[in-house]
Amino acid sequence: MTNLLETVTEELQAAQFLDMHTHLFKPALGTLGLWGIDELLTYHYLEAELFRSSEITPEQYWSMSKKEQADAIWRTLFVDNLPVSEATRGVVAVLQAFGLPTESKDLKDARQYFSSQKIEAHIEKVFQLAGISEVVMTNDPLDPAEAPLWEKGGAADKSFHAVLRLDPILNKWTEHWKVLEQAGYKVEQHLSPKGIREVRRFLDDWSKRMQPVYMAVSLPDTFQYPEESTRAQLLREAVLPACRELGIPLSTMIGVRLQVNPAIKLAGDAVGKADLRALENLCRNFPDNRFLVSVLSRENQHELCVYARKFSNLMPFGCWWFLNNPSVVEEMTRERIEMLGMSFIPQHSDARILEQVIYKWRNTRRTLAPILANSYGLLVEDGGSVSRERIRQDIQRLFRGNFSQFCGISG
Ligand code: FIX
Ligand code: ZN
Repeated sequence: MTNLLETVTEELQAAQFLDMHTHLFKPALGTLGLWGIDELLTYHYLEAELFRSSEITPEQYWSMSKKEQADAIWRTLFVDNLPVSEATRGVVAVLQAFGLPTESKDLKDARQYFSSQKIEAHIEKVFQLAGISEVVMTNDPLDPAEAPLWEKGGAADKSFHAVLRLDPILNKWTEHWKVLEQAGYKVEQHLSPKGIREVRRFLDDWSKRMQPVYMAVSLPDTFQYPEESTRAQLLREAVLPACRELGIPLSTMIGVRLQVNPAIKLAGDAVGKADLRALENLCRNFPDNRFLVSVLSRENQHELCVYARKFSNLMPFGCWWFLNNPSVVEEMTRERIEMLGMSFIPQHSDARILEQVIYKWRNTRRTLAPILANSYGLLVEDGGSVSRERIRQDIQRLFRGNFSQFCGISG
């Protein structure tokens, strides 16, 4: 094969990816789904960057309307400064994808364009531009805005898979057990065997309602397992047994330090190096459970690769959050190929606003093409051979097959 990079680039472009972790919502869940220029600009990644490049204080910013916030971010990060950061460049790429001006002084044209879109058709166009066929949502059964929509029986949507997100239950039981009690589950703060059975009943009821492809939780950098805690008890006695029975994985996203700066809200979370022996203990103690795992700290990536070589019930996924920058994605992906071959999930978008999938997947294709081509080049140098068909198979496996198979879904 003459030009490996060209072939890999073409095959990446032609492939329809499955985006296995997002914060997007299907149209049936109404206004939960965020889209359009004002949402794109008030993304917490950009809010963090605004406070570094302007005199605006968080208090002043939160007292503004969404439109005023978006105007302030556009002026500061796109007019007064060149949008070179990964997150600002992303907005420029989205505007370019829709043929909208990328250097206007104001947002009039962009607002006009997005406000004239019908959501269903817009979703289709965005997915086509992003080269994805479907996404996996993040659904919180304790979210007061979301739960009633599911209880009303939101229509299934083949482009939007559900996930049962369990952060409030696992990480903040003391604050949230009452929500289950008010919903008719006989639980108390102290978890008795009866309480555990009721939590199981809660998980089963919501699994019937949502048909989740996996259950998920983000865990702090201080996460330990085993430990004397309600979280460990809920994992051991309720969540992991439920996942086994339903035949779905648990996704653990480890290493977040929540709200180190609460003044900037969602932008106020940070990262910490985690003790991955907790993960080692989970994979060893629960061999019949499957674990989708993403770790937030750059320093934990090597260990994660090593653990994935030890435990086939562990599937590393994505370059999560602060790692989703081409320089780090390159480093992580090269090491994963060197240690795991094609047996991992390279990326997820973590999109919070619909149109973000366009630039996040463009960046992923752009970053991965030379990495994959280099791996194939080394194989050829060492006497092996590569065909377009084999490259296509690998790309299908990386961006669809590994996930679908690990979750036991067709796809
Ligand atoms: O826990 C998560 O799913 C994180 O991805 C989010 O909470 C985070 O705010 C985010 O948007 C990262 O990209
Ligand atoms: Zn996320």
